[in-house]
Amino acid sequence: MQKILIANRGEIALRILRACRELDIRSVAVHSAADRELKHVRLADESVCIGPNNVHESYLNIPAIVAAAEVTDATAIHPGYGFLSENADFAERVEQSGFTFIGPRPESIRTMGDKVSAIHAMREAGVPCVPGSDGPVPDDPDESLRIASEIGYPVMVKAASGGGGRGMRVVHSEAALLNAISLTCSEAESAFGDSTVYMEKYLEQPRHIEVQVLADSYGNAIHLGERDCSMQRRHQKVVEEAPAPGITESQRRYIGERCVEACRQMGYRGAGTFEFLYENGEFYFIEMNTRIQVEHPVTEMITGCDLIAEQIGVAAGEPLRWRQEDIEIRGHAVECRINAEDPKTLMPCPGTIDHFHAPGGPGVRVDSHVYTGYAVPPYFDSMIGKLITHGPSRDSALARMRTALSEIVVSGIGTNVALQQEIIGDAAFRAGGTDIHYLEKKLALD
Ligand code: MV4
Repeated sequence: MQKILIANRGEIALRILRACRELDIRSVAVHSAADRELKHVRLADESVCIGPNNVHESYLNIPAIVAAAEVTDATAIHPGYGFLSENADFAERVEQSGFTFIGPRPESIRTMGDKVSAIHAMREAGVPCVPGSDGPVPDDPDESLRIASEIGYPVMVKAASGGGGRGMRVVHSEAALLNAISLTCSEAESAFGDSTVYMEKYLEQPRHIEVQVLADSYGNAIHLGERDCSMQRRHQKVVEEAPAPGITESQRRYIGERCVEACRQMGYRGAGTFEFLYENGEFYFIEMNTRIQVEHPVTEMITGCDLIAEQIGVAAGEPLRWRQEDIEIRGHAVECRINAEDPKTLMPCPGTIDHFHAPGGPGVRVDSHVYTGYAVPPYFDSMIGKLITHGPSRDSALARMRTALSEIVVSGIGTNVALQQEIIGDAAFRAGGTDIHYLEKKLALD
């Protein structure tokens, strides 16, 4: 791998740049007009402005990104998360243009992008899934009613092309089913150009637990344990941790091995995340993410494995540097996402940071691109960084997080630091194992 073009912005672009430098790989930053002052743009070997402020003409602009790779003689493209990271057409275009796509094969991205084919592949591979329609809901009312009553109410109707919380609906009774299906179908058609929907048993109070995997081109696949991402609001994760509280070593091995076996059967390559709902001691697969995720650092902290370096290595055709027996879960890690948002309304709150001070000390990691004087643009996601702490126990990681949150200074804009302090001090969170609805219910109380 000689020169990597980083097709992203913000903290993940900086994270990828740091990996490039460590590996002695040259780097190209591409950025929108709004992002000239990004830290990684300043630090990259080269930079190219690929378009105006808006994401459609810049970070989602496939021809501009491929052209930037051509003019800079990049050899590979790292898509980060979001933007084009799970766009199979982009991955294909990158490879057809002669560059290495640092991610899974386009075919894997495509299979996982369609939730019906993803679930089908997982069932086939022996991954436990939510009881459901096991395929698209047919265009036949009687048949739909029959499937739903077999699953048992409540059921959830989901768009096959949806994911991450878009295009889904809970149905509590037979009387409401057919209308819910037709609404979800038409929403899916206009949002994704695909009206296919499927049904699952609706799990009422699950946790969101996900398994990190890595695979190379030689049939080697490993899992790096799980993360608990249940603390979320409006499908945006707020706090993540690893390992998931209460998951036993034998549960970890069981679910990890199912994911690894699925990777082998699919010929999966790269980093990936299997998302599960976890309820009453059981895992139920819902979706697979074929990218590096925001919360990857908690896994890095407890395993010592550099996930970005592994992504780069396997994309370059190298074998995985880790075998399953090398992966040992050491201690506990917690991540708090720091967002530029109004502390009361929780709405995005861009503006200039007139003072930034990062916390530090043992077991403290700050993944952020911001600095004193940096202007947070209004065009992108409101996350301005991540605070990650690691310690020998969950209590220790949480004590370090409490300390780090009390030290961090982000002034001039609104942030969610106070909300994070509230969560870290919350009795139910401290006990471990709160469900996906916990934060929204807590916020509704005040
Ligand atoms: C579900 C569910 C309950 N039962 N599926 C939301 C996002 C998408 N990834 C899947 N989602 C859900 N699927 C069944 N069968 C509840 C959710 C859900 C959720 C899942 C993970 C994290 C946060 C969530 C918030 C609301 C609903």
